[in-house]
Amino acid sequence: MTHIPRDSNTALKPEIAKPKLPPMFKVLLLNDDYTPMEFVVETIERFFNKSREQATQIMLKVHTEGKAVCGVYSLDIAETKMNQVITYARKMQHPLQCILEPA
Ligand code: TYC
Repeated sequence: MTHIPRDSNTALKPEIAKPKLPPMFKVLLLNDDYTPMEFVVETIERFFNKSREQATQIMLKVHTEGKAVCGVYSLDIAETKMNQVITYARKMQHPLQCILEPA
């Protein structure tokens, strides 16, 4: 009978439990020269559940700085928000652009 030595380094070590948080994504609007400010404010209110005051601040940040964060979500929700914004803007014939960035 052949003896197979045990190698303690190849034994499975119990994993230290790490709480797994989902990767998060920022949803940003980009500035352009054509989309009306009022439309951008209404879009932020509608899809990102912001007050008129919050939406106006975000719109002005996009207008002056080129982009701003509207919200941070898990990937599937962030993608849904981005697609809702782009679909709505195109339907209304505005070139508004919406992108995701890792948070
Ligand atoms: N720059 C646009 C204008 O002057 C307004 C605007 C703001 C457009 C934010 C897009 O994401 C945007 N009418």
